[in-house]
Amino acid sequence: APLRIDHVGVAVPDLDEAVRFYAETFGMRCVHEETNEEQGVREAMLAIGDDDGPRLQLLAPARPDSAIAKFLDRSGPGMQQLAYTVADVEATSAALRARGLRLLYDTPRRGTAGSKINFVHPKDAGGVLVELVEPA
Ligand code: MC0
Repeated sequence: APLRIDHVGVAVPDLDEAVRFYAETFGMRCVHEETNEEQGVREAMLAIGDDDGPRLQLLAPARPDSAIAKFLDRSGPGMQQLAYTVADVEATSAALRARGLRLLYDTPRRGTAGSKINFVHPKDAGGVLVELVEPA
C-alpha cells in the first residue's frame, strides 16, 4: 500500500510563469527545480506548509514530443498525475501487474531528485495517471 501522497502534478505551458503565479497567489515556495531529459519535462516542486508534506509539482514540456506537451495539446493546463510514495517501486509495480494493471515501464525510471518511478496507465486506474515514487 502507498505510504502517503508524494505530490500532485499539474501540467503548465510555462514553468517560470506558473511558479510566480503560485507564489503570488497562494504564497507557495519553490523548493526544487530540475529538467528531466528522459521525461522531456522542466519541473518545479512547491512546498505546501510543512516542508515534509506532499508537494505540488508543476510540469512544463521541454520538448514538443513529450508526454506533457501531448497532455497540454489534448487537455490544456490542469491536473496530470497523482503520485504516491512507496517503499519499493519494483515490488509495488509487480503487485499491481499481478492484479492486471498496466504499468508503463518494465523497470523503474529516474524521477525527481534521483527517485525511482513508474506509472499505472490512467485507463486502469479510473482515469487517473498514478505515479509510484520510491524516494532516493
Ligand atoms: C492520457 N490520458 C489521461 C492522461 N493522459 N488520462 C488521465 N490523466 C492523464 N495524464 C488518457 C487520454 O485522454 C486517452 O483517453 C487515453 O488516456 C490515451 O491513452 P494512450 O493513447 O495509451 O496514451 P497517451 O499517448 O495519451 O499517453 C498517456 C500516457 C503518457 C499516460 C501513457 O502520458 C505517459 O507515458 N505518461 C507517463 C510519463 C509522464 O507522464 N511523464 C511526465 C511527467 P481517451 O478516453 O481519449 O482514449 S514526469 C514526472 O512526473 C517525473 C519527473 C516525476 O514526478 O518524478
